[in-house]
Amino acid sequence: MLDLRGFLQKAKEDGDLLELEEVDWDLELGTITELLVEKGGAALLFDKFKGYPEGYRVATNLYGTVRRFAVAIGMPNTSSRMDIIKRWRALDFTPVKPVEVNTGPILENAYFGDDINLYQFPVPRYHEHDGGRYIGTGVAVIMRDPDEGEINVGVQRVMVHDEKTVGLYISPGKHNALIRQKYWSKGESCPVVMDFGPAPLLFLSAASHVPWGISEFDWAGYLANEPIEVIPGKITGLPVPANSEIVVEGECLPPEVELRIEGPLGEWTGYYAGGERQEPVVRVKALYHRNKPILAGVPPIKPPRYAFAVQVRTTPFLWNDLEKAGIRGIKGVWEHEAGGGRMITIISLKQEYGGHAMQAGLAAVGSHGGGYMSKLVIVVDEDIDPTDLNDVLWVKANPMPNFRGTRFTNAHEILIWASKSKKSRYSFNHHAMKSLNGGKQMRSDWYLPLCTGSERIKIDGKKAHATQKPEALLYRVLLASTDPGSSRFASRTDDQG
Ligand SMILES: Cc1cc2nc3c(=O)[nH]c(=O)nc-3n(C[C@H](O)[C@H](O)[C@H](O)COP(=O)(O)O)c2cc1C
Ligand SMILES: [Mn+2]
Repeated sequence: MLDLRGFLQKAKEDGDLLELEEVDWDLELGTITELLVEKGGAALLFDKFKGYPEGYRVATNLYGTVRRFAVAIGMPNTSSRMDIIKRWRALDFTPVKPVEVNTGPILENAYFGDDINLYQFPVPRYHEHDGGRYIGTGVAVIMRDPDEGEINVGVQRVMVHDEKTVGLYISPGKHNALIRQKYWSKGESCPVVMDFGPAPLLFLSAASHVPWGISEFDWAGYLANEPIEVIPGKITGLPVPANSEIVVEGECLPPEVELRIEGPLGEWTGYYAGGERQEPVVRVKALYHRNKPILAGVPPIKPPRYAFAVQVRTTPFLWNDLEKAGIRGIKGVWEHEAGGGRMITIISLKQEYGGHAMQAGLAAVGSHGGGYMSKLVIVVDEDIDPTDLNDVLWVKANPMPNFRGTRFTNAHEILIWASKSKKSRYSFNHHAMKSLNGGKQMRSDWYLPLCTGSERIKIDGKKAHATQKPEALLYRVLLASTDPGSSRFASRTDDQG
């Protein structure tokens, strides 16, 4: 399977990698990353950080364009967004289990106990108001379900507290949150492996809504057509990917034992939504890294320019769920980038009967991936390309005359209204909102969908942009002038996933 440095090498051969030196890990790297993400620009590889020896590297803007996403998953670099979505639906999925090996590049450097120091890596602070240095953004967090034995992999942010301790923030309902709770309920710590420079396919699978019961390792193996090589971890026995860049083993302590202030981190909605709060910590027991290690950075960036083709990790699974629910006639689905690939759903449908469009819209809100923080579902006729917002809005601007109710209409907007949401205890992350809002319940006046975006904005209006330091602006000028007409960036902008 293509590892991170192999992927960067391919990007380089494709003229799609920018290598920078002597950048500050504190905000400057984050700012440059954001500028390049916004341009749909090249992948970035940083080296020679001030105060760090050469060869301790960070890579960002990895999977932010359709072109690089395709390369990362082994598809031709000319693949379209819909080509990728269809492949990621994995309709003929069969698990390809990882294989155990005795050794691999990840063991080139190994540290245990007192010898562990996470500050040996130039861990970035990405955005102006971030509460810490985040070693885990392009991360794969690996846990084993104690009941079923299944390995789950998710992307969950990891903040450095000290040399041997990190904070791990997992949102409610995520598979790793459910697994971690199983250990805690027995009064045990949860064993965990955190991979800070995973193979692209492992990271992208971990970021995706792979259904419960399917290991993201098996999913990635299926997509790669070959198993991932893993080494059983000395401390946890969990699989340590043999070709990853930086991996730690550790234990996530029960909240009764220890909590520490985590966050805030500029988040994927473009806001500091979560604030800072008491969160569980992981004690790091073992640290492994390759020679000249590369830390993967996928910092959240304001939609639609999130540094990742966010749509791909949700759309294919929603499409599958809709068909499983018996909805026929679906021509395309798109979780629009402006909603961070989650909050705005567009379905293109060949309507076959009265109520069909409404049924599709409601099924979307009722499905696992489609309902998580859902805000708006738009169902359009099958001649409309759901990935093209102009096409979709064009329908709205030109409604068909004489349509009535929900029957064979040209376009539906499915908005779900509630009468009792003020008292609802089930607002997404309501505990977080409570802590942010002086202990008050989150206000949810009129939306039923488990929405928080607009409420969050009211609570804390800080945007997640990195500071545009003068040095970073200099880089922007430099980049534009070294690339005549910025044609490379311009064409990539159209491409942005
Ligand atoms: C870059 C990135 C950062 C993310 N950060 C977090 C996070 O900090 N906490 C979290 O619970 N989910 C986070 N997610 C979302 C989860 O990784 C995603 O929902 C994944 O499907 C969870 O795995 P699961 O399906 O096994 O629950 C992030 C996703 C991406 C792509
Ligand atoms: Mn999972």
